[in-house]
Amino acid sequence: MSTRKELLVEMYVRMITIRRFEERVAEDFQRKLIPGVVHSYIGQEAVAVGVCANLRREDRIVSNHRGHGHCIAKGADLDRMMAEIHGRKTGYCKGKGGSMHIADFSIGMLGANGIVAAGLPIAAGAAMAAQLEGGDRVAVVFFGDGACAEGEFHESLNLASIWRLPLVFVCENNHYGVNMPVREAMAVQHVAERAVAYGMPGRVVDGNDVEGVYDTSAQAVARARAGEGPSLLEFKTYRWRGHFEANTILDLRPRDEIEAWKEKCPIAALERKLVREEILSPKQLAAIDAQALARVEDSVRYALASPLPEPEDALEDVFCV
Ligand SMILES: Cc1ncc(C[n+]2csc(CCOP(=O)(O)OP(=O)(O)O)c2C)c(N)n1
Ligand SMILES: [Mg+2]
Repeated sequence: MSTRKELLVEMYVRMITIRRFEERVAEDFQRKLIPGVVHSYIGQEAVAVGVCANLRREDRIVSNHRGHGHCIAKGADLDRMMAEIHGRKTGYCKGKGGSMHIADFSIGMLGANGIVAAGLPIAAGAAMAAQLEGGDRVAVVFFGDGACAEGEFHESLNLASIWRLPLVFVCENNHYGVNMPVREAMAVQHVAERAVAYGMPGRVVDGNDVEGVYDTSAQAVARARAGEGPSLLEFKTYRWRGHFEANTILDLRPRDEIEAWKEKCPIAALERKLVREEILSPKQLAAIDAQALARVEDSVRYALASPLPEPEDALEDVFCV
């Protein structure tokens, strides 16, 4: 059991690691070192970290297209992640999956997913498996506001509720699905209001306050572990970068809105708290940041020193059932 101070420091380490990792990925994408597309998690770090800090290694999570932060928060290996994103043979999928197909079953990370909302029924299955296994494992699924317009969202909430599955639904409401504002896509103000229709608790929380995210998800995880069923948590947050790392689509969000949200940076907020409460000094924060950056640079060196897959590897690990 860690103290609150230890927990805050640990969450800071994770958040700054995600930030430096994502900055480097964006940079390498611009330098054309990364094939495919990548969706940046910058700005949303507090959600993945605050939620996963409540989880044990054997608990399972399911991620979406914006998944690097979820992987790092659940303890994935940075070398293998960076190698996969760079399309290298040493990556999690031997370089054949890329950014949106990182999974590591050994740490309960069941996979990212390029299909919007497809993770919800998978997570319901994982929660059902946990229920059948006995014990108190839980499952968590991360999805965006855009996913809430899909049938799978509604079907999964309903089934999870009637079967009392040990599942936590985590909606990262970053206010847009690509360029579609949530307020034009949904008849209610908050995604979490929909929890009422499925007979489960719904909570709306500031997704840029990592301690608030931690506390709220602690309650939902405890409820799931106790066999009391699922919860729907909605974390209001914002992505700083365009929908994905390419210049092929326009970012139609107002510039001043983007700048206003940068002022609400979840990492800067945590840094202020750590200094104010004399948990860490600015010098200690800088040292942790430098360490995170060095770790990310190591992962890039590992990726770039790794071979690309051979053309004949394309048919390896391919199967159908
Ligand atoms: C079923 C499906 N429909 C459309 C797309 C194209 N698409 C990819 S991401 C995205 C927006 C998702 O928005 P949201 O769920 O809010 O997640 P965010 O990108 O904001 O994190 C869309 C429409 C897709 N991948 N899958
Ligand atoms: Mg969104």
